[in-house]
Amino acid sequence: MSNRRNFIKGGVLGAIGASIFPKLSIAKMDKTNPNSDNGFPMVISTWRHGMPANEEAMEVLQGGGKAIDAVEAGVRIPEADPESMSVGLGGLPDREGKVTLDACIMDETGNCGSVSFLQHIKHPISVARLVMDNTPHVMLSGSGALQFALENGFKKENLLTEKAEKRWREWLKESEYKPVINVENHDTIGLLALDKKGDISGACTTSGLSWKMHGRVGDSPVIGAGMFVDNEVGGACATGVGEAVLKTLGSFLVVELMRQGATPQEACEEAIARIVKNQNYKDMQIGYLAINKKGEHGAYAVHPWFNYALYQGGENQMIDSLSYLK
Ligand code: SD4
Repeated sequence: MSNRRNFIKGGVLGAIGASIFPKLSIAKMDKTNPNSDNGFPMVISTWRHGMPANEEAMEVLQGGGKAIDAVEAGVRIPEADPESMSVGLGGLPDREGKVTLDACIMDETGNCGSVSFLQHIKHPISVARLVMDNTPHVMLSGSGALQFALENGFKKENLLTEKAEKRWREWLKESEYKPVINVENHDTIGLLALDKKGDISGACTTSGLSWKMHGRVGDSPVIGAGMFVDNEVGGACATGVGEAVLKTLGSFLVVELMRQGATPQEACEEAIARIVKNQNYKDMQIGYLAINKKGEHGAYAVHPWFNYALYQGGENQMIDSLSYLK
């Protein structure tokens, strides 16, 4: 065992250190990024709709509930909110006007479930939870996922709100597809929680990139891409252009970097560095959140305007993420 540790220290971590440690001082000095060890329970989630999601999740945790129940309860809030236009009900549709949803969930034992390309069900996260709890599988997709949901009592609904349909009809006039940096394309909720016991779970749910090709599935339902947790180490989730996250298996990468000794902040920065190295990052926003078992967190994005909600030490607050481009 000690040999293995030495190998990790001298080998893998040495190599990682070369690329992540120069950035460390920037993260540590930034006062807007209070990634200090405030302990748990804690909840962290992407974007402003993370605030009410965190509230809901924290209520479960304060009552002594498990992280897995908290993350599911939390993300159900934006899923049900028609004003949240990249998640669940009211999500912007694909180029054919269809709302197709992706979601995944993972608990402290490494169990996980996910659904992709699911239509007509307002709470894909709860279908993902049921895939995890009641099937021998990890992922159900498309009509099979819908069939499974209906068989288990979920209600079939029209998720395309008037407001979303109007936006789609406007888009149809030009039909120009640019998965670029703009606000409506980036509102996936990824949420991570540490419960009173210190166990960790995560959830991620989205209607994906608006105006995507029919059938397109992003990073959000893919365990290890849109979200990943390991109860020995911590957890991570992603938001933004899913293709870039899929190509680098971003959330898994962040957790593995933490396993090798990186702080959550260093791990998020390195995962963004991998994207910046090989992809046309100037046109894409990608943001990562990470937490470790101590309750420390990190956040990093390609562009400056990624923010997140952190509920820790009795306070729920919005924080602007650090970013590669200033
Ligand atoms: C996707 N990652 O489908 C999602 C979109 C997203 O915030 O995160 N929006 O690629």
